[in-house]
Amino acid sequence: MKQLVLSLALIASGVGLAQAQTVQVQEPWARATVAGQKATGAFMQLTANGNMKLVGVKSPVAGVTEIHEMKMEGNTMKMAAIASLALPSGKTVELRPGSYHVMLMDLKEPLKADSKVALTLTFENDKGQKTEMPLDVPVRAMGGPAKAREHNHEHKH
Ligand SMILES: [Cu+2]
Repeated sequence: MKQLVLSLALIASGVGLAQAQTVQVQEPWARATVAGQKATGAFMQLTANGNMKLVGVKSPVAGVTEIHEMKMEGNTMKMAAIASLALPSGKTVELRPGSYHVMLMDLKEPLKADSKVALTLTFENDKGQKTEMPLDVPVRAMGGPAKAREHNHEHKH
């Protein structure tokens, strides 16, 4: 009888964990664009409280939205689309210039500094269940021209 109670408690806590699986989003921002610029990046810190993945991003302002990683190819940093970004339980995964980022391409309108852009993140848990998280992401211009060069994020297709 004691054993039965114990296993029921385990099942109950297991269910509790599954329901509480969420991703915390911190400091989201997107880089403002200049006239004629067709692509930009969005950045944030993601912390999941269970093993999850970021599997998709949508935005009404972009024709194409991808999850990108940066990697060295010889001596050059290149970016490439990845199908998903793993969010190991409890670990903060940083999307930032020069690393993982959300790539907004085929922009339908410029992103103006101090405005907001809508992004919808799609997460998948380890059971394959998907959840969508709508965000209003602040648009920020980067500091001076020197800084803009340092964080150059040109996209060549
Ligand atoms: Cu990119």
